[in-house]
Amino acid sequence: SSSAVVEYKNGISFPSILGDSRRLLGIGLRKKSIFGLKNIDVYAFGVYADENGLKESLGEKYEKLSTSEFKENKECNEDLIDNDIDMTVRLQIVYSKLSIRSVRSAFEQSVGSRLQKFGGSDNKELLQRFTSQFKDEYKIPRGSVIDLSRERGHVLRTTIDGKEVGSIQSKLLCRSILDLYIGEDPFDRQAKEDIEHSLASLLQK
Ligand code: DAO
Ligand code: DAO
Ligand code: DAO
Repeated sequence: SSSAVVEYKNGISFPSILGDSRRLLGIGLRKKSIFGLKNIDVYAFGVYADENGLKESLGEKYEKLSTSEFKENKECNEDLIDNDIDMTVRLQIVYSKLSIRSVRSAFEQSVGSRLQKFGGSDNKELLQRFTSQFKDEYKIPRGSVIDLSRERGHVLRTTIDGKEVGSIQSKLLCRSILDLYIGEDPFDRQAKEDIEHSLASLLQK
C-alpha cells in the first residue's frame, strides 16, 4: 500500500514502507539553535528498520515480554543499534539556507562527539575522511531527501535524492549516526519514544 506518516509542522510526508521491507518506526525533527537565540527546524527524519531482520535478530529476546516489561527494558534501542539489521534514517531538509559548510561543521559536532564517545579520541582522521566527501558542489535545498542506510556488514550508504554519494564500511560510524536518533541523548525524545513503541508492537507476539 502507499500509506504515509506526515510531520504536520512542516507538512513532510514519510512513506510507511521503504524499499521492500523497511518499516517506518517513528519520525522527528532535528532542530538547531543559531547564535543561541532561535531554534530552526533543520530537517525532519524518519527511522526505518527491516522487519524481517528485526524479527530474526531480536524476536526471540523480546516476543515474550509484556508491554510493561518491554517498557522497563531499556535495551531495545541499543540492541537495534548493535545488531546487523538493515536500517535507514531518511532526512528531509526543511531549512532553506543550508550550506555545505554548516553541514560539515554540524556533522563534526554531532557525529564527532559520538565517534569520540564510542571509539575514543583518535578518530579525527575518520571524521575528516567523511567531511571531505561533502563536496561544495552538492546542493541540498529545502525538500532534499538524504538517506543514511546501514546495510549488511555495517556498511553506511548515503544517497541524496536517490543518487549515491558515498558508501563506507564502519561499524563505529553506523553506531555513531544511529545514536543521534535513538541513542541516549537523541535529537528528538518524542521520536525515540515512538520508535520504542513501534519496536514493541512489531516484536511482541
Ligand atoms: O546557517 O549557520 C547556519 C545555521 C545552519 C545550521 C545547520 C545545521 C546543519 C545540520 C546538519 C544537516 C545535515 C543534513
Ligand atoms: O544532524 O547533526 C546532524 C548529523 C546528520 C548526519 C548528516 C549526514 C549528511 C551527509 C550528507 C552530506 C552531503 C553534503
Ligand atoms: O574514504 O573510504 C573512503 C570513501 C569514503 C566515502 C564516504 C562517503 C561518506 C558519505 C557521507 C556519509 C555521512 C553520513
